[in-house]
Amino acid sequence: EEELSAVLTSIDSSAIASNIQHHADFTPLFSPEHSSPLKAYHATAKSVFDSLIINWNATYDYYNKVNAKQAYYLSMEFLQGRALTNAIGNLELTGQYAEALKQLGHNLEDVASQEPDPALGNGGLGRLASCFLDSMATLNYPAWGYGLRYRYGLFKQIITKDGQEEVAENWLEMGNPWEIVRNDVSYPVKFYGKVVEGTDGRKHWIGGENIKAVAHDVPIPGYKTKTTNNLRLWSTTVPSQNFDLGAFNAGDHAKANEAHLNAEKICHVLYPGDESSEGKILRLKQQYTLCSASLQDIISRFESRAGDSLNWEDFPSKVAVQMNDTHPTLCIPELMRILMDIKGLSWNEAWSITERTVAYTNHTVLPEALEKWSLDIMQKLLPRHVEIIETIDEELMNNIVSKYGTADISLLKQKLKDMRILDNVDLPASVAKLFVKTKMKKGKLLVESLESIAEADEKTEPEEEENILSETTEKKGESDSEEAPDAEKEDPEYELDPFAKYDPQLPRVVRMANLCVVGGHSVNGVAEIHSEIVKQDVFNSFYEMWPTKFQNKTNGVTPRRWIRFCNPELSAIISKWIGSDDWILNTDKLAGLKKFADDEDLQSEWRTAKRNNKMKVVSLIRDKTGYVVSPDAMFDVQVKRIHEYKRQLLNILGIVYRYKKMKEMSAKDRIKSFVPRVCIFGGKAFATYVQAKRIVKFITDVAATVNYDPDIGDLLKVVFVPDYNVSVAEKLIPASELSQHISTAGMEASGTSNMKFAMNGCILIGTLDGANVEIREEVGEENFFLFGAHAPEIAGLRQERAEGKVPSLCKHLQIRSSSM
Ligand code: DL6
Repeated sequence: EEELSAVLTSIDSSAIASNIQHHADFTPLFSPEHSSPLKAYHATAKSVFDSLIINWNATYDYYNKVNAKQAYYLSMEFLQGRALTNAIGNLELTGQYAEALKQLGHNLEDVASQEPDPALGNGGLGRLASCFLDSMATLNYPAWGYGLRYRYGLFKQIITKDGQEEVAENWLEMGNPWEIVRNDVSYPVKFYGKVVEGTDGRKHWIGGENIKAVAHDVPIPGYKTKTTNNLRLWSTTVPSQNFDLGAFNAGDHAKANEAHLNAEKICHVLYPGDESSEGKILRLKQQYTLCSASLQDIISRFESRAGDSLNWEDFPSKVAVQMNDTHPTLCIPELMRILMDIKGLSWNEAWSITERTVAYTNHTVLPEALEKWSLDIMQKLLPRHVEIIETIDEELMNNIVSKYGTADISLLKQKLKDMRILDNVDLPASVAKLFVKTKMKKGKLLVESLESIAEADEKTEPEEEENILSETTEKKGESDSEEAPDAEKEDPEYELDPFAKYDPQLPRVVRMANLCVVGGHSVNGVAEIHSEIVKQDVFNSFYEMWPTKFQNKTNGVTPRRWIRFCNPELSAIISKWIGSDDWILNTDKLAGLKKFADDEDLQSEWRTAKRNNKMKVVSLIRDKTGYVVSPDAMFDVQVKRIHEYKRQLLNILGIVYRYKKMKEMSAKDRIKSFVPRVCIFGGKAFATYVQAKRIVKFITDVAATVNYDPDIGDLLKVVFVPDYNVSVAEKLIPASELSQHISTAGMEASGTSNMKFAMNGCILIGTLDGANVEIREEVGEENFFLFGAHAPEIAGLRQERAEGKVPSLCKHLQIRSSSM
């Protein structure tokens, strides 16, 4: 291991320069007559990639040799950001590459800026996934990410006079030098079809549409280690025999290409619109493709590493699957299906393995974000999985009944309502029998005789199941009538409580989060307060049932990308004053700076670094918006997805208020009363989220008013930076002096930009929400501007508003206005 690291760091700049030149000459992406920074970027990336692949192979061989337990992080999003500076930084070759490029007539910064920012994520959840990959490689953990290789990612945000417009982000247009296509690693993925029982007693899922998922590997280098893990992204195509040559030759080209298009569109975009049922089906196909291809791959690796000593019981001690939110929930029924239908394990064996293998991270408490899938769609697309989910649901209900009993029937109803996986779906007969209203007949209570419903159910074919209750009830009536012929003429003795029945007015749905909690051995929230809300509110009934399943894992961010590489000047200052750069691997060491906090030399160096970073943002703002802002003004930044709960609206209304106050004053008073400020916003509004898009438009309109007002000048500027992404964040965060984290308390699961801002010497103004709470504890109350109501007060305030009262927020408003 040491040998290999030594080889890499000892590469000198001339060797690197000739390697880059070699790639420029022989990598067939660009024609020889052109020498552009773009061509230099691709050649440089390919040269770095050579080193990464050496380490990737060595790491893979090592994991194979020791048959390590491997963690797999399944996520619909990975917001990787640019790879070049990160990779050479982690390999500790930044200086050599800068020098090599200089020898070739280029500048590292310009070359690095040619890299498109892969938008394979939406926000915090995707960026967290990428930070984990960096940290796991750095800590030498055997851990891979699995995701989808979206052709167009999320979208590119353009700001026009009408607000946000979305256009396709063609990040692969020039090729992606950071991936290897593994044509030999592909798996079939099936949709639709039907389930039949084979003579072997196993269920077989037959027919339907078949596609192929192909692996694309992106090496993930750790910092100061040779460990290079993998992000395996799936693209989708058709098995070759599916090309309809007959139709093509007959001139029906569209038909011949239909299967291709259907397969390939699965990986066209992240979060395709899901208003239409086609959109919903596409999203479900995406989720299933991720789960199915990844699990087939994981299982095949497990089998090949186990060799002759294959024992399925070992699976959970060799494999950990972490589901990043509910998007990969189908892992649970898919693992069950593979283990039972393909590997021949029993239900109990498969369930025990699945439950011990899979774990779930919750990233949101917003009810609308807890995924629910139409059972009808899922039944058509994944018929076998629905059978499995129904059985999991029934077993869960039996557990609930055993725990709570029937003495307090309304409590039992409440628990079933909270925890069931299927919602608005008939209770299976075994449970429904508890919700039959009985009539006294000839002084005899009939409820006991209903046990036979469950017995009959066991003997019934699945397709008959729907009618079992009514049929059994009728039959029961008949048999009763033998004993008591008079009863035949009476009203039916059994009446199902509407609770047990499907309401056709409402959709039948699968609640993915509930399936995650039931099927996984661990459920974590992402900040202390959030994990408490998960336990006490969102999943309280589950917590009561399985208290030990629930835990907290406060989010984190990689200090490599988020200080060391994005803020080299500040990093050098920190290392100089602490006396080492150990803090890059162990952030606790940053506390070593504390004793110098009042040192004027440190303060002056710090201010210089901040100002230099601000100068870069002044250019960025000018390039992207045309606005000219002063580096002497305070940079006050709110960058995150646009959402009502994140309250960009509140921030911009505060700015409007400040602007109006300024306008009421004389020029002299204005200058005396206000600190010059540049208020910077950035973030994407989800394409169909109308209210969020209105907020973007409002911010840009306020900017247009304030920024051109000659009375105001540099005292106040408002900027909306278009197409906020990782690269923009890497510039803005080091330049910020105040940053806004003002979500309504209890709504933001954690936040991670709050950590990045704090690490880069920026003061936070924030609510007691998400990780703000823990950051405030770390930095001290005196270094945090606390804002707004506390989480437990919110429900009361909402109630007051609902009752038409003015919410009693006065004490918080006072804090806010005094800090303006
Ligand atoms: O856990 C990562 C990140 C949190 O820091 C944010 O607070 C939270 O809003 C975000 N959640 C999502 C929502 N996704 N879903 N579903 O991105 O996760």
